[in-house]
Amino acid sequence: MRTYNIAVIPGDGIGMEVMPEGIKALQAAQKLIGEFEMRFEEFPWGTEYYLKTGRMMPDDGLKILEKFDAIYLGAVGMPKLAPDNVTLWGLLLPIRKSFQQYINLRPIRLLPGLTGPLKGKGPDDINFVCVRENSEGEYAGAGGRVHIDTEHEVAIQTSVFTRHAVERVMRFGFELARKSVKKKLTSVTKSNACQYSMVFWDEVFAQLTKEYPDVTTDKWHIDSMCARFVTHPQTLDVVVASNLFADILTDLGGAIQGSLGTPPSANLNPERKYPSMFEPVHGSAPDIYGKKISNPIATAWAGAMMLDFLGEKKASELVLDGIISVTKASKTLTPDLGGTANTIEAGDAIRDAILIEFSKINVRVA
Ligand code: GGG
Repeated sequence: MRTYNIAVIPGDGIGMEVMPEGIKALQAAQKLIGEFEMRFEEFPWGTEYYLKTGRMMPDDGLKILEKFDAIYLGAVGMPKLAPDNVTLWGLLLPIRKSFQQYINLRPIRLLPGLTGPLKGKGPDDINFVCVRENSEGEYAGAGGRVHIDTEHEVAIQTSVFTRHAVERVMRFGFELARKSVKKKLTSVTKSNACQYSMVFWDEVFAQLTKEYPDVTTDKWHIDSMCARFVTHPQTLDVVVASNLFADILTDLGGAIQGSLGTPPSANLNPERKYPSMFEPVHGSAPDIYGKKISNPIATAWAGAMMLDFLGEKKASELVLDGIISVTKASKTLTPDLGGTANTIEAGDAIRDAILIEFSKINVRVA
């Protein structure tokens, strides 16, 4: 029996509501496949923990997490209780940086059965993946403030782009594109305005393009890219972008796929030296937290990405098939997708659909 130790951090807000539903889906797949066991250990880290201890996680939090095979995260941030920059830099970003999770993979896919806001664009048009640089760029954490609270106050946030990090994220994108049907990689830039960082980004992209003659490439400024997400999503296959650009683009991605309640996110350490982390793209959504209407699809789908990365392909496909069968049936959707189901009902529906999908596979095999 293959065993995986999974650290679970539900975190804040709706993270605490959707996480049990994600685990429910994974446990259903585990039970049905029967060849592996996931051992979940939950950590109550987040804003409540911060209010009690002054830290988002204990001093040795990273040491504790290092021993796990993967981290399953809900959401971070409760701006009414603690500043968002404190909570993000206290939990999410230190994990990504310390564990060298330098790839943030974010599929953007309108699931069958869902109607997105783009007229005339269906599931065949909105189906691509965003590769986000996850270690530096605009989120490098370099900068400072001086002359605070005076009329001479200065705030500097420095973007950091190193050849090593830019090259590795672009190579990851090229390799992914090489394996895809369209074999296309799109780079997101802003080299007209950012004459150092983004000109450098473009140069590295042009250099690598020569090594991948089988991959078609193009590049767009971030502003044009935002428009193209809406007007030409069908032309996209693999999109590579810096930390901030891709963070913004993938929320737009969530919108065109029907709801930010659906897209998942995988923070990968491709070398597997450290655990990778899987989370929904969405945050803690304090506006709906407590109403029990949060959508568990993104978290269940992030769980499917975790299974895939752990090598449990069959189980991963089963979870995604379960999710798709729920979206196709359109009966047990949460209000963000136009339904009336609550979080637990939607989670139960995914679990039950996994069961039905599994029996279909077994009928096909028999
Ligand atoms: N699901 C994790 C979460 O809380 N995401 C919200 C957020 O602001 N994330 C910032 C980021 O992905 O860099």
